[in-house]
Formats: sequence, structure tokens, C-alpha cells
Amino acid sequence: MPITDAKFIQDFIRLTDDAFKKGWHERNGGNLSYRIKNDEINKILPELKSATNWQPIGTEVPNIAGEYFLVTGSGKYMRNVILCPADNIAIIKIDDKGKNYSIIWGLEHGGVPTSELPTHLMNHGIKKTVTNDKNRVIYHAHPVNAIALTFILPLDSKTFTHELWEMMTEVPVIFPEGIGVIPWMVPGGKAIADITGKLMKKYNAVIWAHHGTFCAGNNFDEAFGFMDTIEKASEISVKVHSMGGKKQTISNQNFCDLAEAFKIHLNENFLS
Ligand code: 2HA
Ligand code: ZN
Repeated sequence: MPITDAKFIQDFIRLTDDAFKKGWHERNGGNLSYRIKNDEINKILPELKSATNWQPIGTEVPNIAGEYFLVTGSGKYMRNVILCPADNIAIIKIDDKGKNYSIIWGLEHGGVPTSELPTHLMNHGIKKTVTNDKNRVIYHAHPVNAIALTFILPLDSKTFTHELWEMMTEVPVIFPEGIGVIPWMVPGGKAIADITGKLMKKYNAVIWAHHGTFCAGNNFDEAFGFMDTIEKASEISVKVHSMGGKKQTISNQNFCDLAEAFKIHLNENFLS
């Protein structure tokens, strides 16, 4: 069986293709990573290269030391992943200190993992702990309307969470804990990874002002679904602003009734 027939690789490819078709991945924009399960890697390990040529991650991630990840390549285009996975994505192994990685499959015509590798791996480490090993997917995209809102709304979690909760009744059910927001920062390094990681302890999604969104999910459906929900709610908000603003909306009492009916705990910091 070709390695790319493995279900986790097929699921990874499906997300990249769906997401490109959504319009979230111009050129080489966005990136995706998956923390591979033991039984999944064990099935294909004999066909992979052995780990040599260790490269620095750029940060330390001790609690995912020794683990394997499927990641998109830096400068690679989401729309090309489905055409030639082996050229555009890679399986990497993390060393036993959580400081270096080695490519053991993929990027066949050269390349390195995503430029956002520090943020991906730090978020994997944090989410692994806070979800009791359940979280597997970290996903970054450049969705149009979520980015557009970062030019007009104050850049804080309360404003964004409340605005997106208001836009569709089921958003608070999907993001009861809220959504994180960070101001503009230089992408690709440890500083943005650290601040994103701090927010990922509390949230499953963090919006990067004037750049895009990071989502974390237990599986591909969940991570894609979080991105899709944020972008759809953002699109409604953009339309409502464009039509002259809200004339009525969901009230605090409505949110409380919703929380009771759906048996969820809504983060009270984000009620108005
Ligand atoms: O180009 O999206 O944030 C890849 C990115 C970096
Ligand atoms: Zn980006």
C-alpha cells in the first residue's frame, strides 16, 4: 500500500483541498500539522527514512519529544498537496529533547516544514496536555472575512468572541470558552508561538490581526469546522456592518437561555 493511502494522510489531504477551495489559501498561505498516533506511524515506519540530519525547531517542546508529525512544507501551495503529496508535505520526527526535528518522508524535491513550525509544535504540546492527549490537529489559514474584521473591531478576545457569538446562534455552542485575539506580530518565530500558545491553553482558536487564524482540533473535521465557523460568522458580521450595522441582535438573556438549553458553560467574561 502506498504511504499516501494511509487514512490519516488521506484525511490531511482532504482538508488541504477543501480549504483551498474555500479561498483560504492564496499562493503558499496557511499551514497544517497532525500529531500522528502510535498505531498509525508503526504501520508505515518500515518504509520511512531513518531520522538523520536533525534541524533546530526554534523552540523547545519537551512533552512531544519523540513524536511524529505530518506537516505542510514551507513555501508549498495547499492546492498542490492533492496533486503530489510527497512533494508538498512531510513526516517529521521530534528528537528526545524536543529541540530538533528530522524529515523522514516527503518534500521529495527539497524543502523544509512550514515556516510556522514553532507555533504548530508549541500548540501541539500545550493542547496535548490540556486535552489529555486528544488534540491532534493544528491548522492555520488566511480566511478573508476574519482578517477583514481585524481592521475594524478592537483587537481583544471579548469584542471578537461576543461579535462572532452574536452572528449565528450556534457559534457560542461551538466556542463556549471564546476565541483568542492577538495584535499584529511578525509571523514565523518563537515570539508569536509563545503568545499564541498562551491563548491556546484556554481557546481552540486564535485570530492573528491582519493575518489569519489558528485552530486546534481533536481531528481534521473539528479543526476545519472551527475555521469554517469563524469565517462564516465573520462573513455575516462583514455583511451586517456593510448593510449599516445591527438593528437587533441576540441579548445576554438569550445567550443565558441558550447555555441552559444546550447545557454548556458560556465564558461569562464575554457576555456584554
Ligand atoms: O505562508 O501562512 O503564516 C505561510 C503562512 C505563514
Ligand atoms: Zn499565515
